[in-house]
Amino acid sequence: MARVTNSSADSAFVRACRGQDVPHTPVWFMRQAGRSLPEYRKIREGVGMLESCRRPDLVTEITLQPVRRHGVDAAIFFSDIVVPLAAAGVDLDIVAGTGPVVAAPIRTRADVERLRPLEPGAVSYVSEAVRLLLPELGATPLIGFAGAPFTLASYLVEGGPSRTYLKTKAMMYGDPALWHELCSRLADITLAFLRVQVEAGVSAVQLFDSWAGALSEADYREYVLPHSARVLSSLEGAGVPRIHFGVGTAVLLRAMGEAGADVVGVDWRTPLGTAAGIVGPDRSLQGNLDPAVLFAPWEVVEREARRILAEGRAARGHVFNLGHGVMPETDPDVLTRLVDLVHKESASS
Ligand code: 1CP
Repeated sequence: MARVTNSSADSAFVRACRGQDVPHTPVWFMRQAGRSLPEYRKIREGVGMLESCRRPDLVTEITLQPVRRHGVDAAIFFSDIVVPLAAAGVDLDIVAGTGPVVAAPIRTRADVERLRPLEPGAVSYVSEAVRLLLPELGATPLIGFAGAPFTLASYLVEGGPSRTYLKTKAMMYGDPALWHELCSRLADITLAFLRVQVEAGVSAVQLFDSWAGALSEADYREYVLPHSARVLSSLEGAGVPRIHFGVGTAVLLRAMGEAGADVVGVDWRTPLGTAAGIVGPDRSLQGNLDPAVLFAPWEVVEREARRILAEGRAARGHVFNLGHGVMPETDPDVLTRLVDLVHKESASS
């Protein structure tokens, strides 16, 4: 194996994203900073979710907590996909136990036209938190992120979390011109938010299109891909790997790669060997342990982790992760043990 030096650009995580040799398979967890950690619940006591995202001291501490505790190979910036929408003037809140709730859902042309661009100065707390984090993180890379236009649109049009995306799809199919105008404005906001993070010094970015799996491939290509592709391609020259992730996206993996991803995130439903064949030799994969497996006896966690590491070898590069976020009830000690297992198992093979 090639030797790597001690800087984030040459970290196992960034190298795996680029498909370069690594000393071990890097591992981090979506939602690693959050309610599975007692130290997170303590620091968040009495502080609203949006408020905590706007306080650089809290963002710094919460982002560092899982790095200290688990020894993961990357930190993810503590924020939320709706933070840039709120900063662009959308009246919304993140309600405990529910998620994002939008005061006046976007349904008409007048509503869409009220959606303003994101002024980078409106999220200066993000740049400030990244500046505080970089010296604390040292060689550990920091992942910046944003929501993709479809997933953001689903919250804005529905007014909150949804299982069916009925109103979102009604706009998409019923008034494609209005839909594209909405997604175009959201792509601008997302791109501005990612640029703020890249300029402040993050080592990679992840575009979360968590709910794109609600669409067929044909509809994804027509209504969503052009907007996500504009975001990802605009960052091509930024020098940071771009990860593109969604849930239930078995039929979308090829298109999500083509949107301009260096790494395609895969949920637990598609084996990584299959996913590698779909995305081809020019992209790495991230994933894909079912977050529910962490509630099974350790032997099962071990067996599943080994299977995923073996399947990940079919890909150009592999970043170990869960297939979606850490569940709040997860025992954090199991996550720490899993990091150790992934490191030892992948270094010795
Ligand atoms: O008060 C709280 O603690 C609320 C829980 C919470 C947390 C910890 C929310 C509300 N957001 C977050 C932080 C968050 N959100 C991170 C932190 C960094 C990390 O991963 O450790 C990230 C990356 C997000 C991104 C996010 N927010 C996504 C994409 C990732 C995913 O899970 O698919 C989505 C869909 C959201 C919306 C959202 N925010 C919060 C909730 C509960 C939800 C989902 C609601 C729904 O089911 O639609």
